[in-house]
Amino acid sequence: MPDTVKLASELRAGNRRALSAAITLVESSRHDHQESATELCGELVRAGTREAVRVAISGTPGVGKSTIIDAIGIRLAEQGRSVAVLAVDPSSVRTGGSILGDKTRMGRLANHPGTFIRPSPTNTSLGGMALNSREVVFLCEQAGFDHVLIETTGVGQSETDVSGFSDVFVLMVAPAGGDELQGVKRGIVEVADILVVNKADGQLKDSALATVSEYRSAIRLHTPTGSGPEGFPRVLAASALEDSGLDEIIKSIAELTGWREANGQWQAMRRNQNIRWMESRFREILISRMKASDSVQNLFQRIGPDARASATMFNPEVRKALEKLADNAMAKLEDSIPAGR
Ligand SMILES: Nc1nc2c(ncn2[C@@H]2O[C@H](COP(=O)(O)OP(=O)(O)OP(=O)(O)O)[C@@H](O)[C@H]2O)c(=O)[nH]1
Ligand SMILES: [Mg+2]
Repeated sequence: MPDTVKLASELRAGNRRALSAAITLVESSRHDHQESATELCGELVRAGTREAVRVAISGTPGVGKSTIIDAIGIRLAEQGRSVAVLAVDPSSVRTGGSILGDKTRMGRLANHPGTFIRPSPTNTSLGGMALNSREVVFLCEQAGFDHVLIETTGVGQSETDVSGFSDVFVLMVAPAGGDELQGVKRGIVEVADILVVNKADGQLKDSALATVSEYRSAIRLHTPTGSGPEGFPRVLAASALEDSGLDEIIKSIAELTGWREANGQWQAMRRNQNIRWMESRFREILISRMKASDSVQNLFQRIGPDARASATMFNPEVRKALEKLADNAMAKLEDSIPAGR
């Protein structure tokens, strides 16, 4: 068993190796590792927590997330900020090449002494990895980083959604012509704070600028006034290749977080993130208890054959029985909650 008190104090002192070891513990599915991880988080909370700005950088594969994180990260580091970079994939198992891609595409940042880069773990089950990402972000904050940049391939389901634990959501899109404003249609823009039309260089430059104006007018239509600072969600053109638009992204992140702090929204947002963390943990615990319960498993075995015998697997009688079971469980659960705080 690792010495979690020592690990916590090394981590808080900014020791990279301690941070890596702590992340490995948190991401492990081994029971004893999970116990140590819980102990470690407890130590860190007792020591007094620190907060970083959590920035999610999202977009389809190949849009240029890693490249822009490298460029933005270096700029932040040169401004005296400390940057941690994480990769989280909420939607699917990452392709084999991506880890190598991250390392080579974040070459400048990887060699910067003040920064920390953690690619997403390989062969980790979908749920486990995305669930524990919250803890990984927390560990980076406690190690003293003031910016945590989270690379992610998209907006997942609510359970695994990175927007549930990031403060600023940057959505990257490629230049597109005509009516290809995918993000607006799918409602992704609703969670985006900053929309970056990337690769605004060379032959793609004109089309990128046209895409920017299309998004700007689409967003004006979709955004209720008074829901945020003036000019947000912001649409920007950028090119990591030509080093353009990057300062505007950094400034927009600072402007937005500054506004939220000044308007009492930062606390509300963090509170909301904590509640989502609790929901997600509670769901996970309930499911593991359900799987471990012999009587529940026996019940499934009992009603299972009936469901197969009927014409459909989605037998409404079975569904009703399951709903009743869940209602009974909820009633007991609600009864067990003490009144007040
Ligand atoms: N023209 C141009 N190409 C770019 C720019 N940024 C990235 N690219 C290229 O786009 C490709 C993908 O870049 P990545 O940064 O790896 O993209 P990603 O979104 O991190 O990709 P995944 O991690 O696989 O989802 C690479 O070949 C980059 O060289 C840019 O600003 N302009
Ligand atoms: Mg990448």
